[in-house]
Amino acid sequence: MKRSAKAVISCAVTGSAHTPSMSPHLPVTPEEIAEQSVAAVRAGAAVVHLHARDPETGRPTPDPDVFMRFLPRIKAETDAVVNITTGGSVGMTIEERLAAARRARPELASLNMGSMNFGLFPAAEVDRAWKHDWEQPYLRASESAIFANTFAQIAYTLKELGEGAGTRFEYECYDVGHLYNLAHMADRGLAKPPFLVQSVFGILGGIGADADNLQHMVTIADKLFGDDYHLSAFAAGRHQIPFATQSALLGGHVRVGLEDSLHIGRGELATSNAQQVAKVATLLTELGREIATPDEARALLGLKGIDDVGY
Ligand code: KMH
Ligand code: ZN
Repeated sequence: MKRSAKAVISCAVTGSAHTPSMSPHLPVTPEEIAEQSVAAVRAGAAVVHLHARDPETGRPTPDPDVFMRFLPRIKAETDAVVNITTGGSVGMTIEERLAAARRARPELASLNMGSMNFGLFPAAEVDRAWKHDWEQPYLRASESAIFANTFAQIAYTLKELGEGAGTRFEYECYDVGHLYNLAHMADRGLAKPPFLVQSVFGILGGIGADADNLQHMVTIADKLFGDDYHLSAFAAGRHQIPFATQSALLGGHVRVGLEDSLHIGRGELATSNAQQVAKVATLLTELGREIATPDEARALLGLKGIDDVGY
């Protein structure tokens, strides 16, 4: 693992796993996504990981036109690295999932390194006032769906965005096998080092949020990639801060944001993405890490720079 005193904080602003009725603080409209992204950068995030939602219903959308309603504002008001999802939401086609990144040609995009179950369905059975008719069926549908990330899709994305637009990737690895899939793409010359390995814990369908699993992912990544990778880590839900802490202690980078957890503490909803970023920035500082600026993140990750994007 490449170790750096500088810690890159990524903030995953809205995602597609949570639905509007789960928290009034989850950003939905382009204005809310822009506002919360800017505030997250001001609180210390160097990277913002972005999905889009239908402004009226809050349903995840791959529509590049919706992304283009908030990307220019984030660029105008911050120097943040923008990381656009290619994961979208379970059920989107690969072309839908790539559409926004194709249009925006971002410095960074997520890339999911293996097919898996992505179980959101337990959240559908929580007794809550549902604002929209689509929410429970959307969540329940995940019980019978596969989050498809075939070798062909991964290679296609690396060629289309990597070679095509100079975009580099946040390689989202939800299990040990995904690390070997990344090594396979590196062996083919499609994935280019240094790799940003975003190890993901606690998704129902992926590796569990047990502390020894992060250590194991690091052991395997060290064996496969040596100094050719940067570790970042996050865990879903209540495990978010403990895993950020463990990653920081290991010399890694961190990710927080309402895509991954809606809470700031036990039973307490986070009031914003910035609140989570501020909490993890304080934690990192207490642990002796320095918070990387967006430009320091660009240098660490070998990014193309903000002037070569399409928004
Ligand atoms: N929303 C999940 C299906 C990504 O952004 O690339 C996966 C996800 C990963 O959000
Ligand atoms: Zn995402």
